[in-house]
Amino acid sequence: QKVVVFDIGGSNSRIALFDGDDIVWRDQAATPGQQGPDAMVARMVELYLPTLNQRLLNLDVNIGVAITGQIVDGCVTAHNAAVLPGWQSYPLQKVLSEKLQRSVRIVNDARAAAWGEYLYGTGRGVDEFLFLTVSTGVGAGLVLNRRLHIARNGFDAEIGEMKTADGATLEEHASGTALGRLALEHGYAGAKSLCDAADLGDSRATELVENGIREIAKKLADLAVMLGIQRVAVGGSVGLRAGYIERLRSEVAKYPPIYQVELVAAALGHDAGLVGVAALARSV
Ligand code: BMX
Repeated sequence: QKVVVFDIGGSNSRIALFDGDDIVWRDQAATPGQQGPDAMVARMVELYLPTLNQRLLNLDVNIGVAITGQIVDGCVTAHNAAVLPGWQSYPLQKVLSEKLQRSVRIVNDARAAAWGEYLYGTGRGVDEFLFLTVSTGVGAGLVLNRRLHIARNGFDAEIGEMKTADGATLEEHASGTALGRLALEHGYAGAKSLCDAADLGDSRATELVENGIREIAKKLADLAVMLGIQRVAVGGSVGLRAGYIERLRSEVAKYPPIYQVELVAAALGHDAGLVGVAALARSV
């Protein structure tokens, strides 16, 4: 069965055509997030519809969209409005299914990636599994009792919104966006230079990066004893950087054993979301 899927993150978007488990065509671009939902949909349709129609002729394929934000009944809200301004209960499922004349399944990007990793990657055989993405934002997806946990109100694994002791959120300490802000405040060119400096042993950069990682470790410790999570797969452009998991692992190791989760790099890398939403879209 063929499905066409999009994975729209805070910074990058991917599209793929799946034939069964195989990706037979793919493309990617920067997420055109700043112009609002109508402009993004117009761009999705204009960029990809001709290619898809050529390849799929009149095949009745389902469409899947994994997207950053809160999903309720096919509508998307960006609680982090800086990433996707203008997305307030935007009826993406309805708009796309009308434009594309096909069944459309919409799911949060981190939840999709969790499902992809659970089915085909590092979550295989793990009953309670968490996927964590550290990227533009900080997101997660939960598999509990071997099922993808999706709350009706869309707030099932929004780990980035969890509170830290100073009254801020995890995302405000640890996301790529936060690292970018901290970088500028402390005289580094941006998030990447800050992380590069930390990797080279710069002590101020290390402290800034590790502060966020410490906050993440604390949340993972709480979730371990709250939900019985056995393994956590880490993805996202920051989370997949060389050395990131090792830093997180050494923070997790500071907790007593009952709080410790096994940490692994997402085996599907940046494709976890595409793979997960493809599996969900097949069964719309
Ligand atoms: C934010 C939030 C989550 C998302 C996470 C990671 C928005 C727009 N997004 O916490 O829903 O899963 O970021 O997504 O509020 P990223 O790809 O944007 O980093």
